[in-house]
Formats: sequence, structure tokens, C-alpha cells
Amino acid sequence: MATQTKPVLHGYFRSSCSWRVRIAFALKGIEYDQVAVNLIKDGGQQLTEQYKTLNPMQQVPAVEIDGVTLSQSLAVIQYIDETRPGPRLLPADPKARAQVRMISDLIASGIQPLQNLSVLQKIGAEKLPWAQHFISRGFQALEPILKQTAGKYCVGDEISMADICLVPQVYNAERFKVDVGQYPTIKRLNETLAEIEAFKLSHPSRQPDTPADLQA
Ligand code: GSH
Repeated sequence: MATQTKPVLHGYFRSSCSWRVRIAFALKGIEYDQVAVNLIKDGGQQLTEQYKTLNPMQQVPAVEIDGVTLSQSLAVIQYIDETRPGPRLLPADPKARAQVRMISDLIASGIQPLQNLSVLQKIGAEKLPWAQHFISRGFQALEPILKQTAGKYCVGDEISMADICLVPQVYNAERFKVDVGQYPTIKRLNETLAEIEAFKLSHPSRQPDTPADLQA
């Protein structure tokens, strides 16, 4: 059950997985503290022995909440949804819920890991075309799926975990110079979601660890 202590998010302003958790907290109206883990500075603060005790995968986010430490953003989002009041992040209807998980997994397992920092560092020189290839491949699959499932948002007319995954992934796509205009449904959903306060407040340009030159 929820306790009085504020959750602590160990994350990085530009990490799409940390952003997912920030959106979930914002949608639920949950106050939380943030501890910055700079993925670049000092060779990557996620690689320290100290941080490894929070997330043995040495990635952000890690979240201290209700006396447990959780990693894996989708597990964190689902825990928040199951323990906190506010708008449901996974729909009650099993088919819609499966669609939300399908879209979330497509992004969280099928796209983001292939363009993640540690993978790009390992492959060396071909970083940009590599990332563009896997993001485009994922978006080519996501577009027809969303065409079928979307209403105002990714699945019908209620915001869900799928939307929480989509917006940070589009942000990554734009960083890697993928032309999102080729995917009209993805583009339309992203534009709609970008206007929502929870997505704005949690944006990488507005975090405590956002460098001054990247602040909105
Ligand atoms: N499946 C994990 C989740 O959803 O939380 C992925 C976490 C992940 O890839 N985090 C990235 C990271 O920490 C930032 S979005 N990258 C740094 C690294 O791999 O060294």
C-alpha cells in the first residue's frame, strides 16, 4: 500500500525510460523527488558500484517507492497504476489492455533497447544509421498497429501506458533525425499528447538536471 514517503526517481533528464516514469507520476498527480544520474559525466554515473546496488542493469530509471527499489520503467508504471488512484494507465477491458501492452512492448523491447546508449557505444562508428534503421523499422510496424487501435490516443480515447511509451520514443526518433512525418498516425498522436500538461511538465527540457542550454 502507498505510504507517506515521497517516491525517489533516479533518472536522467534525456533518458526516454526515465521520462516514461515522470509522465506516469505526473498523470497520477504524485509528488516525487529526483536524483540525477548523469549517463555521460564521469564515464557514466549509472556504472558506479553505488548505483549498481539500485539497478544491477546499470541503467536508469530506478525508483524507490513504498520501501522497495524497482527498475524497468514498465514495471514501475504498472506498480504506480496498481497502487495509486487517478486515471487508469492500463484499461480495464482485456483486449484494450493487451493492445496497450503490445504497443508498450513494441517500443520498450523492440525499439528503445536497440538505440540505447550502451548499444550505440558498443557498435562504434555506425551509430546514427544504426539507430535510424531500428527506429524506422519499429515505426513501420507501429504505424499500422496504431491506425487500428487509436482514437484520440494510442488505444481509444483514454491516455494509457502506450502513450507514455510513444512520446519519449518520438523524441528519440527526432534526436536521431528520423522523419516522423512519414508516420502520420504516430505524428498526430505525438502532437496531441505533447499538449497535455503531464507530458509538458515531464519533458527533458524541464528537469532539475537539464543543462541550461537545453532548458525550455
Ligand atoms: N528496459 C529498461 C526500462 O524500461 O527501464 C531500459 C532502461 C534503459 O535502457 N535506460 C537507458 C540507460 O540507462 C536510458 S533510457 N542507458 C544507459 C546505458 O545503457 O548505459
